[in-house]
Amino acid sequence: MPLESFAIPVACHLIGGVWTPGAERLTLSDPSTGETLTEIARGTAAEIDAAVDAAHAARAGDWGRMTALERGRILTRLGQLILTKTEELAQLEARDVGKPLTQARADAVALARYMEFYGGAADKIMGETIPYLDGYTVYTLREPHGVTGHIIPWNYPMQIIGRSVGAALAMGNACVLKPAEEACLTALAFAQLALDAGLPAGALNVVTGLGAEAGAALAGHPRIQHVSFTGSVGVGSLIQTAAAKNVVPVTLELGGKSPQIVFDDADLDRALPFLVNAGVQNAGQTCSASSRILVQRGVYDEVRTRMAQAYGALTVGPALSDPKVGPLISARQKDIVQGYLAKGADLTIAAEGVLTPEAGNAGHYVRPTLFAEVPSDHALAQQEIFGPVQVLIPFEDEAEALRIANSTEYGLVAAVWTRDGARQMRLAKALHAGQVFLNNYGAGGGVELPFGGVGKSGHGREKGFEALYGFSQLKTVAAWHG
Ligand code: TXE
Repeated sequence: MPLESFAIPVACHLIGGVWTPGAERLTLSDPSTGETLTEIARGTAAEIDAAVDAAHAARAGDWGRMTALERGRILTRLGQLILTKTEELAQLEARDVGKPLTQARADAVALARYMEFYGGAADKIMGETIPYLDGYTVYTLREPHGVTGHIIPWNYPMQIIGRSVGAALAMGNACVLKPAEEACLTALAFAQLALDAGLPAGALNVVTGLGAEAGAALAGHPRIQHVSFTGSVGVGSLIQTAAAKNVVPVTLELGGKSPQIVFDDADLDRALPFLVNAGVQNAGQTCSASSRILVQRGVYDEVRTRMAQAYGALTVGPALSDPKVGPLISARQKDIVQGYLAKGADLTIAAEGVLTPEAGNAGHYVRPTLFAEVPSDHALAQQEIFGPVQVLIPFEDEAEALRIANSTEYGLVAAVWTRDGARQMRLAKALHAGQVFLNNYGAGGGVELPFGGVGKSGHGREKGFEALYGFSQLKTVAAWHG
């Protein structure tokens, strides 16, 4: 039983600090084998209601009364506890998400790092004083929204919980978390560890279940005061609409079509691992995946050849065998990706990864695929595929590179590979993206770096200190004292 090592009963929600059996159940399956992993609770609107009540009670009770220092200490302790459990968490994530063990381990460490970062930041959020009329003192206070809803996807449960729930708790909000129905075990484990670390009952509630049921009930709940969502554009739009009915602010992180732009003068030895890994990490099921590689003509052939060689070493297999690339999350996701591969039938395949013998027929495996000479308006160069698929797009000069890079409706991340400092600065300003990397791509995990998109990639920022501002509101106090 996967959750045994965390002593969590099967098919329960965490509501008000108590593991509460769900009224109904769903089955969770292992993407590497297709076999049933366990059952989870299928949350209802009534259970979401109970979780929201519990969160409000926590805000009115112990949790709401805690100082920032005390909140920070709990999160720091939670980070330390997570570090003692990284192997158990990684095993759970590997089986639930189909994530290769090495990548799952990195996610567990990142979850701890988020707790450490937000634990340390909790008592360092300050307001300001504002010069005003004669006889007045004016200052600002940063206050939590109150009860926040967190609807997260299946691709990076631990990392997304870290950046979203971690920041919300640091500010003093009480949270209701609805993880994805495809993968939610580490969310449950995290919640138990949070209790173990001393988080008061009700400060974090977890209701598992379907998006259209538990998710919709949470997004449209009249007593939720902020909604943070990571997922598809379509559902993001539904969530914003539902929250708007209650005039509730939302943070939306909706994915992308992030380019890396490689100029003739780039340091290719440094660039190569970033070009490939950013496309195939987590089987390409990454919001910030770099699915477009724009290459200047002078180095195009060399980049194509060297990326193709790297693809030849991309082993695809079950998560627990720790391949470079695991299965996709579900049969549905595999259908979506295969649909895109079929749309690429008119294109040239530059390279593919290698299925290992352990990859049986029942897992949701797709061979990583690199397409060459792809027109920038092709569906594969415009739409988010969410699989291990990258396109190589040649360009002649900086103006053309910029036009192509900015030609999709997304704008999450972009990278520029060049030794020309002035060009780096020009492009950093001109690229439509929430994050621009110069001669790297998402190196170091980025807990500290504000993250979020423009355009259809969403709005609002998570990670870093910005997230703390997003999970709080500013009150202005103007005092007349004569
Ligand atoms: O996402 P959904 P899916 C993109 C990616 C992928 C596509 C579909 O392109 O191929 O979305 O993935 C909850 N009200 N991304 O279907 O449906 C759901 O239960 C409230 C990019 O898995 O958006 C889950 O918890 N909630 C992305 C979460 O929303 C609802 C990561 C995400 O599911 C709901 C995942 C509703 N009506 C997919 N419907 C990224 N930005 O990284 C669903 N949910």
